[in-house]
Amino acid sequence: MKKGQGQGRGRIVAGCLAPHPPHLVYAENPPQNEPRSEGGWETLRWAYERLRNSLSKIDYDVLIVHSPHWRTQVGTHFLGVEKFKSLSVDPVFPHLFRYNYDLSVDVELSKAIHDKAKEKGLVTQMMNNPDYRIDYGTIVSCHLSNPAWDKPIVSISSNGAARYFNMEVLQAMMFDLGQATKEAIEESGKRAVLLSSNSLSHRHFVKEPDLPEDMSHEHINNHNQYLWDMKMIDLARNGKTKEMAEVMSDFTEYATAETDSGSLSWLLSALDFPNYPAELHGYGTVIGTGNAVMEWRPL
Ligand code: 2X7
Ligand code: FE2
Repeated sequence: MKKGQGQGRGRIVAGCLAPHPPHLVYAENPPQNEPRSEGGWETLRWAYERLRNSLSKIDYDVLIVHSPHWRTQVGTHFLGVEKFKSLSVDPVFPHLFRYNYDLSVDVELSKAIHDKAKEKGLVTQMMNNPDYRIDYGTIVSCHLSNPAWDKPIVSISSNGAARYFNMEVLQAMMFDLGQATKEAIEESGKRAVLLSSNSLSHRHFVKEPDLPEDMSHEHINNHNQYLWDMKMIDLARNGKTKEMAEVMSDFTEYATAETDSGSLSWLLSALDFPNYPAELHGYGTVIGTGNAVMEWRPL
């Protein structure tokens, strides 16, 4: 019997907004990443440090991540193989992120969430290909939350419904997926940390300085993006997550936000739309995009 199982009701012990700019891993110079840097993006790296410090005080069994960069056009896919080991290269920033990963998956829980989601009518699939290349969204959010990689993960794909249909259609699916995730965790007896792996506003600059970590070039892409990011952070910090879900469609469109992945909608639903405040560990920009590291601790 695995740890946690059969020891009573499982639960979500923390839900985090955990963005995945590969720049943050590059700036930390971990041994797994090939390129070397002189640092950079400290406010966000310090935010992750605070998140790690907070998570180190709780006992948990598994990290569950919903990733914008595992994009399945139709339906929701789940990792279904116990070990993955290979090199992950960011297609846009290959000079910053070439990361050698070696990770474990909680296949039992992954399958349990898959089955619950299927029962709710979602289109689902287990990813059973052992040579599947793990996306950098999953890797960056998991690395920055738990660089020791000493917990298994569950990675869940995002789908293209926001573009193919619209954000309302995607959100309806993500609300079901969030509830499926919560119910499967409860039945598993495990204690889970959830990671919504996305930036907020997501307008990149199209040119990079010669030295990518030259922070004299780093700022939000435009003031509109900034105002939207502040609005979403303010709602989260005031426990107004139902309102966040209500404005998600406008936010996604007007701030070109990475919430078009559904990751944040999934997280809010899994947490039953908290009316308690999120802890803001920090906010910062990466090549013009807005990123917040936040944590909800279910009461
Ligand atoms: O995927 C990303 C991102 N979401 C934000 C910033 C920079 C790069 O990659
Ligand atoms: Fe991204």
